[in-house]
Amino acid sequence: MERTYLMVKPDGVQRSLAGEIISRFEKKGFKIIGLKMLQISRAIAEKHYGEHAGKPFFAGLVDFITSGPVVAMVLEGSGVINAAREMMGATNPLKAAPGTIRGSYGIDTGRNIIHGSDSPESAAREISLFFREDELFSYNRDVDRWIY
Ligand code: FUP
Repeated sequence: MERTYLMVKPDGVQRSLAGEIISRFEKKGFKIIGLKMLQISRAIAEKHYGEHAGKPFFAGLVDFITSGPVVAMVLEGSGVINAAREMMGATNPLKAAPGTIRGSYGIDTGRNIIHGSDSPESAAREISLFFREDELFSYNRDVDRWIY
């Protein structure tokens, strides 16, 4: 089963959107296999956003993502990487479709509420950056036969 890394960013936590966001993915049918709150260090933030190093928004991005606690999760499900990205909406919340998470709750690209892996490679990298193997759970849900 496919896995993705999602994270409610500091703005989402401050605005009490964590529960709403988790709930959307749960109701969709995706399975939470890892979930925790943490404050990201600068070193981990620079690794996580390594592809953006050197860009003009990089320093502000690292400042922002380390500015307060985040809620990190790993979700499992068929097609979850792309489906979660669709549910998040475009990077710029003003361009994100209404009804998506960013489209519903955000305005500013630098305060866009949620992160989600954009490919199987980044999902694997990000899951191992933020979760130890023993923080990820394998369990059966009876409801899966009503989802799949
Ligand atoms: P996304 O995959 O939608 O999170 O978007 P990117 O990986 O392109 O960007 C990562 C984060 O950098 C965004 F969530 C917000 C920030 N960013 C800016 O602040 N300005 C930009 O021009 C692009 C991205």
